[in-house]
Amino acid sequence: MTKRKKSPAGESIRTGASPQILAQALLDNLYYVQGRLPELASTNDWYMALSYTVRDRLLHNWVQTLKAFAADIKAVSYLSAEFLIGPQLGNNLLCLGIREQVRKAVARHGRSLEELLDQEGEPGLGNGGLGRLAACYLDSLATLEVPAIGYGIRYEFGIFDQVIRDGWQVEVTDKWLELGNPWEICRPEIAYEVGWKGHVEAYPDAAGRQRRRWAPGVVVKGEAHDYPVPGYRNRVTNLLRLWKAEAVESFDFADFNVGDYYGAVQEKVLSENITKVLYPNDEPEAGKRLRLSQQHFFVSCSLQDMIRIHLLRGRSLESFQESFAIQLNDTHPALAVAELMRLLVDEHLLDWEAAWEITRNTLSYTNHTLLPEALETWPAPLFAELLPRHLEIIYEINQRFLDEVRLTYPLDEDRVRRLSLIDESGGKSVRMAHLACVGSHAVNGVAALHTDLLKRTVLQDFYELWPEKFLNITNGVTPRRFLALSNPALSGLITGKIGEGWIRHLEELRRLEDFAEDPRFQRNWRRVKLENKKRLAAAIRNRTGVQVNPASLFDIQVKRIHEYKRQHLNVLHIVTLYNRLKRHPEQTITPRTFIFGGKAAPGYFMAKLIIKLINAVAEVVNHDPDVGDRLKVVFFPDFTVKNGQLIYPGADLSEQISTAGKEASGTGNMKFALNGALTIGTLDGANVEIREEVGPENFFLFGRTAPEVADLKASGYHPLGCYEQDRELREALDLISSGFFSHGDAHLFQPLVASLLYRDEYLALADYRSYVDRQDEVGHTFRDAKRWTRMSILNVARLGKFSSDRAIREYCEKVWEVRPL
Ligand code: NBG
Repeated sequence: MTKRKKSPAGESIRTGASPQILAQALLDNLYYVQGRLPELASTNDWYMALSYTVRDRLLHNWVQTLKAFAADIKAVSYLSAEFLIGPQLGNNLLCLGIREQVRKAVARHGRSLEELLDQEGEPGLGNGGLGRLAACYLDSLATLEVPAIGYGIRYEFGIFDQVIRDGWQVEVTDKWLELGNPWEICRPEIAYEVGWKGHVEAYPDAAGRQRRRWAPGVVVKGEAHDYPVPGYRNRVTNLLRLWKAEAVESFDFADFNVGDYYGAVQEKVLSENITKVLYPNDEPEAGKRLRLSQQHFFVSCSLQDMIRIHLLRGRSLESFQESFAIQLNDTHPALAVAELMRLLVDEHLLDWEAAWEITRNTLSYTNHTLLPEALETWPAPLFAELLPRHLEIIYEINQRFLDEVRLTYPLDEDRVRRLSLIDESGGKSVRMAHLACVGSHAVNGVAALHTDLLKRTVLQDFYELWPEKFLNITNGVTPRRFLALSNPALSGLITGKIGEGWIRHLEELRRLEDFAEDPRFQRNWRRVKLENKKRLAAAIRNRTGVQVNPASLFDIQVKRIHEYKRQHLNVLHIVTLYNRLKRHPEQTITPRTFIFGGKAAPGYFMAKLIIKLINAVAEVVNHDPDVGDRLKVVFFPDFTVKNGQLIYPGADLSEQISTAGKEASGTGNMKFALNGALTIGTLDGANVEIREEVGPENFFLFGRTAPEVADLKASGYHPLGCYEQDRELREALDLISSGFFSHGDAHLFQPLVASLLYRDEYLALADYRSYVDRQDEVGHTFRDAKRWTRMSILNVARLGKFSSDRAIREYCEKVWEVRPL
């Protein structure tokens, strides 16, 4: 071992935590890693130097944790096509508990920690809730000291950056790797080959048994890129391993010699395309082929990696399930069922039955959506071309499975057709959710209502077949990032009252109930909220030029833009308030600031039109002298994890207004409530459970329930009837149609208005009256500061259930059967 440099106090420059040694380490990294002198260093150089300094401290814990992987201990492997991890520096400082020392160290060099934190971008390797959930779960696994690896894809371009021009969304390429990423450790030695295309051949093995083997036509290499995932103050650091595609050989020398330079480079270019870009969801059909390639690529690399780790432990593959519990985050990694079978049967020569046993015992599947258009299927011809052996394996799994079904339900061919892994209606296609169900020992939904609906709708036949496989695990969010890190003022206030145990045991927040009416505590609570709103107001000013009043009610809806999430219902309410003010300019109303944020899939026309509508309404309302300061509307561009951390703490009201039965869980709902916002919401997803926990009197409920939605649709829903019967609704829609918000252009919003009037798939008009009435009550309640504050405190106090630690404990006990280190 090399001798470590020591400070006078005996601290190592790589692991020490005093301000002196940290200040010295900063200079060291600036000089030796960045090759910079302090007087010439840019803000980014200092950010990088600081990040390397923090990373050194994490690596020490990391190496210790990795030892666990060498030992005989079961680890969790979380397979997800998306990880939305957010900025890393702040969270890593929080976990290590060295923020104050680092602040001092940075100050010694004349820099501010805030400025360096602000310099950091984020890896946008996800679309929204699903990817962020994966990141929260990694945080909880590390905090609960469960050895785990997150496996995913290192997209070179993550989710696009959103810019608003003339009120429209414009997509700009995300260049998160442009300035380098200090947290990433590239591991060229951990690499696997992954095949495509080609053909399958039969051959007899040494024992004379018939076997199949795949001779791929194309091969690429997946290279590991690792990110540290620290637990909260516990010295555990887990691993997020993302795969990057590389050509197997940089140049085909044969081609090169005959002078075909471009032909030679082509393979390299094509191979590397696989991990080029993350697909925005809600995109119909686009890029199907490449997406299937991405899924196969990361699943294959990850499984090969797990098999390598398992064999390194000196154990045989029969006990693979004792080394890993593999979670499939939605169907994106569902190919793991076929790929694990292929690896075990074709490559490691196990019997089919033994391999199937291992596969099923190892895998489990989480469903995240009921929307039929979001359930993945792949055309069989595409499969046959790209993954011929996998398709064979899927057919074999299907045949064995359907034989079993026929024994359980004789003469029920209709059921057989419904359960089949292959959809034969129209062209043949592979149903990935069915593959995941058949290949897993556990299937879960992400909120009680969602799981219930899963059992009764999309997976009903599977539930009837294997009721014992199904369970609910309601989502959760990490209190570290979404309270301790993003809302230091509220965290400080809470810790001052009940100590800091809540950061690991969120149920302890319950003790705040005792102070819900304490006048001093209430005043401090309001002071903190106001500070956070001022911070948000400054950011809004900075990014949109709109001046908002921090004393007004901050009414916020941030999430992907989608018709089922009903941002347009929110707009109808705004236009209604506007109409009321125009009619009676003298009336007193509760001043409100409406804040929206969220990206629309680039090919989702209606979602993009909703963004335009929000901005169009904002432009009129914000400049109308009759309105003055009473209503402001803001579209906060580029909603990301980083912006979320700024927005949630500044909310008074959280909009969770999806059509009941459509939002699987929602997690933004939890982040808002954890930061003291009250919710206006439907009985959808986890809203149901949030309301149960905080108490119905502390939640603004509106709208039809999931069964009522289904009934209304079944009995024939006519949105035009709602329009005709409700004057305020009519006036709001008419004003939008008239071109009033679009400089007289009466065509611009027609597609949206027409879709509401003649179809309204998501029942915005049916829920309008109940929403507006409830919003009136919100406005009224907000004026009673004591009552509002009490409700806010009680919301926070009763939110313990929605910690991702609770969710992860449930997965550990009920699905993975793993125990902490
Ligand atoms: C999303 C749901 C959300 C849920 C997250 C995390 C997909 C496919 N599903 O309601 O829409 O909170 O998953 O479970 O992105």
